[in-house]
Amino acid sequence: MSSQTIKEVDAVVLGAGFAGLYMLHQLRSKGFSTIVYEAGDGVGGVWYWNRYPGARCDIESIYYNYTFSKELYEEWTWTSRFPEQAEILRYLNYVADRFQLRSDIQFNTRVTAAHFDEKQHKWMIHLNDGQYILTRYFITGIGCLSAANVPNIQGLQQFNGKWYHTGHWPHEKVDFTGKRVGIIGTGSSGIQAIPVIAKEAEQLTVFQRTPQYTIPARNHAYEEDFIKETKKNFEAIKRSMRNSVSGTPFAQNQQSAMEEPDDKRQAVFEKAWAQGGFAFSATYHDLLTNEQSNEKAAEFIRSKIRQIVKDPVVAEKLCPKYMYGTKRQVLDSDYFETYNRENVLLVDVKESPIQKITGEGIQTADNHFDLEIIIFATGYDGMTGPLFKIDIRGRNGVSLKEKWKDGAAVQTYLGLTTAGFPNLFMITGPESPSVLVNMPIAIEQHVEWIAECMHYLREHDIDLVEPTIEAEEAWSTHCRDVANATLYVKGDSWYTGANIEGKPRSFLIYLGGFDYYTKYCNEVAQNNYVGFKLMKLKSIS
Ligand code: NA7
Repeated sequence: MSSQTIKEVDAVVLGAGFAGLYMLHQLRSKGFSTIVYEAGDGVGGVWYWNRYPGARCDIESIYYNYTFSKELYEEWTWTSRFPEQAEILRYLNYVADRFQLRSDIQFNTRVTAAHFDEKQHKWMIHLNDGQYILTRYFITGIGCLSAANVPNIQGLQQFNGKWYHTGHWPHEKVDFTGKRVGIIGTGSSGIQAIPVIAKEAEQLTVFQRTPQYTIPARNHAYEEDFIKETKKNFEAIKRSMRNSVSGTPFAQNQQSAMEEPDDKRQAVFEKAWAQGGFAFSATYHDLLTNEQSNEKAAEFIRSKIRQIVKDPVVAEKLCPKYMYGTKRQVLDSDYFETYNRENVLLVDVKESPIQKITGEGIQTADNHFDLEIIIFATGYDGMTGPLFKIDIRGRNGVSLKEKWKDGAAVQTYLGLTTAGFPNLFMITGPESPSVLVNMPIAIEQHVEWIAECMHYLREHDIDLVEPTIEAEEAWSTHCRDVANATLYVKGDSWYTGANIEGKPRSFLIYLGGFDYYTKYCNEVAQNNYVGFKLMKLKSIS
């Protein structure tokens, strides 16, 4: 290491998805030399890796994009209500070209470690090709769901067919024609893929552990006039997203589901069901705080499943029993209808657990299923998983994993920074609003805040920024208190870490509302970064 010349920049950014691209653009405009490292061979982040059949975003296209540039918003035209993966990837490629970002992105490069060097007061970044780079600021833009979870099922290596994880899908088309396919997992990825694969495969067997509440997406092509009107209203849309609770311009009904007479509530749910998308979750304000209200929503969806699925035994297996919304609500296109097809079989693995994978397929407690392809739609080690894949070490060589005790004791200030790790910023990090907000909008807010903070530090000759223990304890306590007042914490999901065997349970998404959070972050900045230690090297050494 010591014999080679080590390149030095102001900032290293990880990941070339929505977060990394905009971070690079912001830092360049403020004159910081920046390099982005990306493991893939192209931009896109989650939309680069998730190429499985049916992959789509569950936020409407006209809101699921950047708002920092009016020109960009006017130039780009989305084709349908819910954008498919390929279209989002095209958009991000367009952004990379439009703002000439590629020259500062190094593709096919993984950061394996990042260590804070206390002598130089800089981060030493270790790359998988054996190179090192020195940087003042280290910024992660690696998303909350990028560490794929392939469950440890005995025998996978012996399987004679092909297997895939939805989050690492091949770039070339996987042909299911005439094939016996098995899919494990019925979260968003499974529910999007199942109807599409069922149309192509000879036989599709779905291995379901937990049934899901899913609402029809009601996707449709956009009309030209609608797009024109949307572009005309850019400023108003931007304002309303940035000042909203969820990063989308939808207001939540402020009424309780229990205050409404049964027939009226039924009509409200019916209307939202017909409308599709996330309108259903906004029907009443207390669906995720009041168990009785929650059960009303849950029972409405179960009644729809019983209407759609013809075989009553299958319908019952598809009816979720956990509290509505404590796992992410899914949007689907013909998911329940797919179980009326003759080539689709539902296997309840809670009733008959998977015992092993054999050379020829999957063995459950009751049956062997012959398969040529197995798909793992088994999700991710969310929130902390992507950060823990990198050996990040702060002061005294303490790693993030050690400080956070493998995720049991996560503490951050604003979900952006953590004590003992100076000049580390985590875009949409644990304890920020992240995945429960429209992601591009959450990302823009974080990126702009970080860039402003770095600008402030430079203007004031400050070299290091690091939160105080007191500030992060107060933030983490607030974050937990807000979460504990909701039903979210009671669910077994990637939100709580319960989907990963042995992972400590914790709820790492800030639920106080995006509008409140933004205001809070801005006040911290306006008050000269209250809660942070701002250090000048002159006074340290
Ligand atoms: P999710 O939502 O975590 O879903 C994963 C699914 O895989 C879920 O049904 C799990 O059942 C199931 N699973 C996980 N491990 C196993 C094993 N060992 N055996 C059987 N079934 C298993 O991941 P997705 O990729 O679908 O979606 C992630 C997010 O991406 C989504 O929320 C959107 O924000 C976009 P479980 O429910 O844990 O019983």
